[in-house]
Amino acid sequence: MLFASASPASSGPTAAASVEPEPASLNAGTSERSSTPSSIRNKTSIVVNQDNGADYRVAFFGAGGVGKSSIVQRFVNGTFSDNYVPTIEDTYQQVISCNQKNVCTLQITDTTGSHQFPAMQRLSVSKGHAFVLVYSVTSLQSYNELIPIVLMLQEVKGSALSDSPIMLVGNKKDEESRREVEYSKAEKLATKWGIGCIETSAKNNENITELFKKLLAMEKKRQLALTMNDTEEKGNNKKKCSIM
Ligand SMILES: Nc1nc2c(ncn2[C@@H]2O[C@H](COP(=O)(O)OP(=O)(O)OP(=O)(O)O)[C@@H](O)[C@H]2O)c(=O)[nH]1
Ligand SMILES: [Mg+2]
Repeated sequence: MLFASASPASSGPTAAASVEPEPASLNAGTSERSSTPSSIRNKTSIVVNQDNGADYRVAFFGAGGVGKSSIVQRFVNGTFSDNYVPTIEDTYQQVISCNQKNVCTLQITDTTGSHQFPAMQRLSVSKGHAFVLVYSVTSLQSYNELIPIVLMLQEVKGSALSDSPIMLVGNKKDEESRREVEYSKAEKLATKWGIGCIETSAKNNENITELFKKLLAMEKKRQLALTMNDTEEKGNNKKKCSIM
């Protein structure tokens, strides 16, 4: 049992404790809670975001064991493993299309689900252009653990968060019999926060490319796509991200 054993998410000090204790009062039994941020977009603070325009940095966040690394591995390498090796932090790079004629580097940071490295996580937020918030559809706890992460995003990123593409991702959709979080619930929260929402299976390679396509399409400052001819290939679910 992933979340009951090695998952760093279920033990030790929580990110909520280091950021803001308020979301700890989440009522897991109800679909909407007054203690959740009403909008992900409405806080202000000072953020320094170095941006040379050549990189597009996407950071993955979520509790331990939800499948962040598996999604990234599936996208980058087309592989999946049943083994669980907790991440500290890994970075991957892919070349993507930018503004139709140019290319830029999609830099994907796969962060830890452990709460032991808050400084690293805050740095990834500070440097990130876009964010992927992952929970497992088989774990309501992992869904609730996104609340302190969102508060941390708001705190670190401040008003810049309103320009940042963000996707809420329910992974392990292949485990239907163990489902604890309905899609409608996540969709409601995503709508409330003003972010995108999708369910994936890294195991079965479902919606992985779609997730990245949706995220890049949300970027307003640049026209980003996985490949130059991405728009032409829309609807072809079998298409993998190709390195240009
Ligand atoms: N059934 C199923 N299992 C998955 C899926 N994605 C990941 N897993 C499994 O879940 C476990 C944890 O996956 P990871 O990708 O390592 O999780 P993580 O979120 O990166 O965990 P941390 O690095 O500790 O934060 C592994 O045993 C994976 O094989 C999925 O889509 N379906
Ligand atoms: Mg990992």
